[in-house]
Amino acid sequence: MCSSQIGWLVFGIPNQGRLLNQTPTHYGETGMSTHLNKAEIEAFRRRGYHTPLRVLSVDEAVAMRQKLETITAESDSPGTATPLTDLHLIYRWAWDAINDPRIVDPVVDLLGPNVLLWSLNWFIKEPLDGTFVTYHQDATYWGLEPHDVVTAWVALSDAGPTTGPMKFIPESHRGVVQDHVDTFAAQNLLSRGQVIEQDISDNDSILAPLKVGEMSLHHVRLIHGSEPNLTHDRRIGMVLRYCATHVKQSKLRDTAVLVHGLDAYGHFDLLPAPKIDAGDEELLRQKDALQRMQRALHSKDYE
Ligand SMILES: O=C(O)CCC(=O)C(=O)O
Repeated sequence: MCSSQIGWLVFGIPNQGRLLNQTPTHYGETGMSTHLNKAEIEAFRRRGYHTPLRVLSVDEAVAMRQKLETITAESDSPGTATPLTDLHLIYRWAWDAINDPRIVDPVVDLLGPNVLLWSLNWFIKEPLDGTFVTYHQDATYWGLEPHDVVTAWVALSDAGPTTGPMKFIPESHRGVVQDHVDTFAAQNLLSRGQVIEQDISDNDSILAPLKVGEMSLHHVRLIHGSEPNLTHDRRIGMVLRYCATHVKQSKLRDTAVLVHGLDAYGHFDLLPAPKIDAGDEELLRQKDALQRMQRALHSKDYE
């Protein structure tokens, strides 16, 4: 890849088309392209987020929720718990979700044509369970450099104002990564219960409620958090972390999936689609990917 290409692999380049998938683009039930226009790309660069964007029909999102809930229901039986992180490595439906052009295309608009999926997580708040997310920046512990990394947060349930939707501090991604302290608080959904040390005022935040099947996008340095779910339904976020292929994992040799374009860098071990749902090989691949991720996220505990 020539240096001028590397130069524009930053937020806000024009869409270069889908190179990886040679089959016609399938936009599912919504039938709609979700590419961002120039003004939306500019606004993302300025504010650090874009929301809301419809990416799935309500029916598609509800069907996906049912698939997830089948797995979470099984996981309640002792000894059979399937880790929910990186489900795309073991289930075809989740693989299709991380590759869905309606989700990937706007990410390509922001990151450039060559895009990896680093991880798939779930942020689930049970009804009235009091869980929350303190103000933090994703860039703190991930080890991904440079910060050409975007999160796509897809609502598989209503994520309206009383469900504890995400709140963003606009433009905060333009600053540096701030000092965080680890609280490991029980009801904090973050892996370390991390929180920005300096006081962040809710008055400076905007709420990002989503309807079922809508998505928000946020920059890896954007300060964000969320309040408890005050409703009687689960609040389910399918959370996809995408980065440009030139991004490196500074902590260890990590894994990723190429979802668009080409990987001319080879910074990650690229993983294939599952052939068999929850097959032995697939489960081993997921286990290995999760071990590496845990080691990266908690690397300071190993030092
Ligand atoms: O779902 C939430 O409330 C927080 C999600 C979050 O912190 C993230 O996606 O980075």
